[in-house]
Formats: sequence, C-alpha cells, structure tokens
Amino acid sequence: MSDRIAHPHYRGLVMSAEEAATKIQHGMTVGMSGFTGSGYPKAVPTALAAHIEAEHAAGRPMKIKVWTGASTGPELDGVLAKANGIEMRLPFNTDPTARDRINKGEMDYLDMHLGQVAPMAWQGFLGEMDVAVVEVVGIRADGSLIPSSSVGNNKTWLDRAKAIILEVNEWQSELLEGVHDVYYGTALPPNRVPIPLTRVTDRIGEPGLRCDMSKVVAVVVTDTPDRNAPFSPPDDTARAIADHLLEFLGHEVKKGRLPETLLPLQSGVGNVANAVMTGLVDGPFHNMTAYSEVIQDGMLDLLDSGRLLMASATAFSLSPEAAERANDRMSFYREKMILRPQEISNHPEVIRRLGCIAMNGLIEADIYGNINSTCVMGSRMQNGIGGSGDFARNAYISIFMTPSTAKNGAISAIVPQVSHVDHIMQDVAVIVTEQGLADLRGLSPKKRADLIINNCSHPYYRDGLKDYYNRALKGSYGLHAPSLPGEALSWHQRFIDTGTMKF
Ligand code: 0RQ
Repeated sequence: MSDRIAHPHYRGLVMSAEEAATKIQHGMTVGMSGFTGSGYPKAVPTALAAHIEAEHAAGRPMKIKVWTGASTGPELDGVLAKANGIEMRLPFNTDPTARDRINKGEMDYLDMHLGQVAPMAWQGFLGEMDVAVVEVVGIRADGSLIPSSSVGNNKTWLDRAKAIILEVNEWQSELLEGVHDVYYGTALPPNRVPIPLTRVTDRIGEPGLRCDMSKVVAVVVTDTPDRNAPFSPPDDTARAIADHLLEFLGHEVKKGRLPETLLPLQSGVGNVANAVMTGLVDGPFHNMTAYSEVIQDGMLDLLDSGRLLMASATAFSLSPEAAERANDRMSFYREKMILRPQEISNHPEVIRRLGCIAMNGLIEADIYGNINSTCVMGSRMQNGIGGSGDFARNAYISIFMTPSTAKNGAISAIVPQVSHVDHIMQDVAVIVTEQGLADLRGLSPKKRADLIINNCSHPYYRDGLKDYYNRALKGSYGLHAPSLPGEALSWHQRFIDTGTMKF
C-alpha cells in the first residue's frame, strides 16, 4: 500500500489498472490529466487500450472521447490511437499515431485554444464528462489531491466528471507538493470577477486539488516516468534565430520600450524555443520572469543560472534527462516555480495585464504576416494551435519564429498566402527566421511585405516572392494587401503535385 495515500477512504479503493479500466465503457467521454507529456495517467489508459483491442477482436464496438490538458504520452494517446479507441479528441495532440488517424479521417479532432477549454467545458455544449482519470503525486489526509507535473484542466475534470479514477504516481517527486497554485475563483458570465494575479510570483489559490470523495471509483498506484521526446541540442539555424531575437530584445531595452529585466517570457517548445532560453543564459538580462504554459529544458538552465527568478506555467515539458534532473533538484526548483490550471496560465486577462513577451513557432507565414501554426498544406494537422493563440493576441510583443525553409529546403516557410490561418496579421508583431527579423509593429500590409520578404525569406525563394508581390501590385483587385487569388496558393499546389515548392 502506497504511503502517499493518507486518507483511509481512498486506501479502500486501490485496485489494479485493469480493474479500474473496466469503469470506462463504449461511448463515454473521459477527461484525462496531462499536458505536453507530463502528469498524464499511464496505467489505466494502457489497460483500457488492451480492453478496447479485445472488444474489437470480439466484434464489439468500443471507442471513447478523450479530453486532456494538451498533448500526453505514448501510454495514453499512443496506445489508445493504436487500438483505434478514440472517437473524438480535444484539445491538442502531438502523438504520431493519433496524428495519422486524424489525418486519415479516422478520428475527430477539435483543436482548441488551450486557455478556453475549461470555460467551454463549463458552458456545457461540449457535453457531459463521464469519467476523469487524473494522475496525482499523492492524496492528503484531508482528502485533497497533490497535483502532479502538470495541472492542466484537472480542476475542471474533477469537478465535472460523474466518476473519478486516480493514479498515484510514486515516480513523481513528493517535493512537488506546494509548487501548485489552484485558483477556484473563475465563474461564467455574468458572475465573472477579475483574476487577482498582478505579478508572476503571486499565489492566488490553493496548493491542492479539491476532490469529491464520493465520486472516486478507483485508485491505482504507479511508478512510471513522464515520457517526453529526447532533446536535441540547438543547431546552427536555431542559434541564428535566437541571436536575432536576443539582439532585438536588447534593442528594445536600449530604446526604453522594455525594462532591463524584460517582461514575463512565454516560450513554446522545441529546438528554437530552447535555443532562445539557452541564449538568455549568456545574455545581458537579469532578474527575468516567465509566465508561460510550459517549463522546458532551457528554462531549467535559466533558473540554474540565476537569471530567471520565477517560472509560472501549467506543466513541465522536459526531456527525459531534464525530467530526472528536475526531480533530483526539486528542493531548489520548487521555490522558483508555480504550476497553475491552464485556464489561468493561458488567460488573456492575465497575459495582457502582465505584458508577456510571446515567442512561438509556426508552420508558415505569408508576406503580410498571417500565420499558419497547424495545418500543413492547408489540411494536414501537425499538432494544434495549443496556447499560441492565447498568448499571441494578448501579448505585449507577439513574436513568431521559424527556420525559413522546411523539409530540407523543399518548402518555404514564407509563402505568398498562408494555406490556413491561425493567427491573423494583427496578432503578429515580429517574425524571425535564421535569415533575419522583421519588426512589423505599426506597419501597413505593403510595408510588412517588404520587410518579411527581404529579412525573413530564404534567398532561394526570395526572388519568387518578390516576383509574385510585384505582379500583385499591378494586377490585384485592390491595393491594400495586394494578392492574386488564382496564384496565391500555387506554391502549395506545386508541393502537393511534385514534392517540392522549388521552381
Ligand atoms: O516535421 O518532425 O516530420 O520533420 O513541422 O517543425 O521546425 O522542428 O519546429 O518543433 O518548433 O514546431 C509550428 C509545429 C513548429 C510548433 C510547430 C514540420 C517540420 C517538422 C516541426 P518533422 P520544427 P517546432 C506552446 C505553444 C503550435 C502550438 C504552439 C507547434 C515539424 O511550434 O505545434 O505554438 N505550434 N504551442 O518539418 C511542412 C512547413 C513546415 C513543416 C515545419 N512549412 N511545411 N512541414 N514543418 N514547417 C506549446 C503548447 O501549446 C503545448
């Protein structure tokens, strides 16, 4: 019996993952914990996937709807997608098998702003939640739950679900207790009140999750690490992007438009985001803070360096090595981190008030600065919009960064017109590639086009973009944001037809 279960009622509910999984039936909506590969349940989804496969083999239908915080891991999305057990998935996914099913039309996918998931669940139109499966670090004597390495939507799932299954994961550090700040003050209009968070360091809630004991139907004890993708160190392209970005931030400080401590940083995940964090370790800025949705490897480095005073997020997004390091040094990190529900980490009201510097990746940008973050060639889902929209629209400065080409140069990341729009040009202040940076603030569409083409596009594609734009200046229906509709997506069509956008 795990000594992490301090309440006798919960001790009486301990059972195997296989037994717990039988509480989930065909057609149910299941809210699972998990955000960017951390804090997701591992044993119950795996047992459920085996059960689903057995049901399918017996000729019986068995599929569920899966709601989470964001992406999870192979023991959740991976196994359930492989078993073809997911009818509908929201709000974010990075699992390759699930992605494949989504793009083959075998799985419905609702790609949502991560900060809007909990409020929309409360509004009720997404339907009812049958079961919540939530990983926790432990259960306190008063029956409240110690959240795990992500908070995500757990508060909402525990409140909304008719039945609750808990996974107590002994691999997670017990020192996580006290890192979380779970705010219970949100309400739907007309009862909304301001969120009383005015500084990154503010704690406005409770360290634990409330839980209605009478709804808990199973407790499963596990000892399994969060499984994130291994981290590849920044390459030359990522370093060049980071250098341009850091030079820009320094310039803004010199101009008096940013304080020397910068403003709270939001940073996406991946190679480039990590390179920016690593660059900040050696940069001129001190006493920084982060108000983001994830704490990634580079942010641990920044905390180690003493340059970053506090990181507020909803989850870890760490490589396996960094996750072990975080666990080993949790007594140091726990004083410098706050994990909040994602409706707070990603709340437009708070992001706008704090004045975040948002830095996110993209699939493609067009010559006016509209951004596609999600759909390759306009239709094939990569991951989802995630939190990028929550931050981009509400940030003090909204920065998007990308290599200027993808797939070994076969694709230009700067195109005449994006094939799908996630962020409209009004939400995009700065675009950075390894070629350079375009500061688009205060510029009309035509001035934006000049800067983006000249500063950000890859030299191979630059003349093609100029040629398109110059002809659009002559032949466009209007001259506010010149375009040639019959040609604007021809680069994408060429890629679909020939495997390359090259001329
Ligand atoms: O695919 O792995 O098959 O080679 O997209 O691209 O260059 O490694 O960059 O990891 O930063 O991801 C937009 C996807 C960029 C990410 C996106 C292909 C490329 C590769 C990854 P392969 P890179 P990144 C905080 C904020 C939305 C969510 C968000 C993302 C793969 O940043 O998901 O911002 N953003 N969240 O080859 C075809 C193009 C492409 C392309 C890249 N133009 N055409 N493929 N790729 N550009 C985190 C959360 O919200 C949880």
